[in-house]
Amino acid sequence: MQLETISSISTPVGEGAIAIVRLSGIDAVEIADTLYKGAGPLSSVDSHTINYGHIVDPETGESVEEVMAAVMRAPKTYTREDIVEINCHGGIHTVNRVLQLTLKHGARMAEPGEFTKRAFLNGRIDLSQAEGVMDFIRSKTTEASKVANQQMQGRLKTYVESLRQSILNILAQVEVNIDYPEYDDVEEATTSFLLEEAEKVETEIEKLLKSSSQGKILREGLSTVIVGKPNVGKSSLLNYFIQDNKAIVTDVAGTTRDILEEYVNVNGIPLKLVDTAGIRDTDDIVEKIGVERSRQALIQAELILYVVNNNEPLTDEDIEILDSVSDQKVIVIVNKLDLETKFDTEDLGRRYPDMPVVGTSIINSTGVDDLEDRIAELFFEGSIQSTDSTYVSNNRHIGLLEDAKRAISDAIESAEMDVPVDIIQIDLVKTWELLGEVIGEDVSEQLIDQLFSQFCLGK
Ligand SMILES: Nc1nc2c(ncn2[C@@H]2O[C@H](COP(=O)(O)OP(=O)(O)OP(=O)(O)O)[C@@H](O)[C@H]2O)c(=O)[nH]1
Ligand SMILES: [Mg+2]
Repeated sequence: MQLETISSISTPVGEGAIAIVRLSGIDAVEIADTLYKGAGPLSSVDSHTINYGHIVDPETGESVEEVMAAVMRAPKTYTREDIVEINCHGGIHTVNRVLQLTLKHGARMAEPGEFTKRAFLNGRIDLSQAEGVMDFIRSKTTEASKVANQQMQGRLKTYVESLRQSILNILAQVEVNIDYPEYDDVEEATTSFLLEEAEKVETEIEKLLKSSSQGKILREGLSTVIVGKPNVGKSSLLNYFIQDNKAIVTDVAGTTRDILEEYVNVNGIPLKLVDTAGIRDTDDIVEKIGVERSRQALIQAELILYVVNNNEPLTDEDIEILDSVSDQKVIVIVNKLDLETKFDTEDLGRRYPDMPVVGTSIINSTGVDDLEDRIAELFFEGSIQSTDSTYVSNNRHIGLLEDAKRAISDAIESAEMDVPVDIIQIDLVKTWELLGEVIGEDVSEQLIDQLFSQFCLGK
């Protein structure tokens, strides 16, 4: 189905060699033709061709821009509607003018994500694929983009569909039971079949959910905070990771006053790395606020890199902070190994037997590889298998899968207690529906609107 024509700039705002104005909808070609002057009208060119010409303001006759116009007719297009992509060569100002002209001559400004929403509404992609598109645009490492790409290709969809098929098989058996209640052995056979199959589905959902924490890290980055007392080398560590002198490093304790955030790639894991002000009691008003922010960042962190100085003993202040985070994931970094050792690593090990400890000398670039391996071990048991697992990374999917797991567990529990099958059926249907929502079946219009509005404009 072709809807009213929408238009937007589909390339990022800013300077670039080209920028594209994209039109999609029933009048896409016609609207483009009112503005386009080339060898002939776009309405007469073959589909999926790119055509040289000019965009001319029909009211003034002024030539606005030299363009290449790509014409793609439905249904083999991104939205399954007619699409015209006008490749402009000028700066943002001219591109904006071309966009304005399309709006003036019949197109409507596209909402964020509306092109992808149409692809979904016209059945080209399912919801998990559409969400994959969004993740793909935002992904921060190669691994993250691989996961998103798989989702875009429909990997999660295939997986979820096979689970739904299993549930349908169970439901079919339950129907037989309901239709022929007079045979006792049917009831028994149904219950044992139901239990066996439902447990398989439950295991699979659990597996998906287990992947979710890793998927989420790949998608959003692992929020990692570097903390410790002043002057231990926290900012030096951040700079080392980003290979840049972004954070100020001096030998003055209390150099960092504010939070500094950077994305880095550690063995394929995206880290959202936060450098913080060294924690200590201070009367300096600015530093005090900084220290307060460090403490806040600690609470929210998924990973804490606690840095100490090898040249100083462990202090009560260190112990107080480490105690407060002992139920979080912490790696202790004993830095400045190049200096004389005054830090008692064994004492630390006795106090916190489960905390991994890594020695570094950031100034000499040693030990950081070891630290990177530890991070990978802690969250991915060493390596990321983005190519052969189905990762669930999206909060909406995770929520639905958790509900689906509860529903199927209820069904199993009821079956074990010999509850009549027509009652168990309700939970099975619920599981089936919840899984359907992951791939966008039976989802309400409101949810769809909300989802696609998270896309960037022009996608
Ligand atoms: N000897 C030695 N010095 C280091 C090492 N790493 C960092 N430093 C030095 O230690 C000093 C403090 O480093 P920073 O990175 O600013 O320390 P910080 O923990 O961010 O300090 P605050 O921001 O004040 O909390 C600087 O002079 C660094 O050059 C190391 O491995 N060995
Ligand atoms: Mg610092």
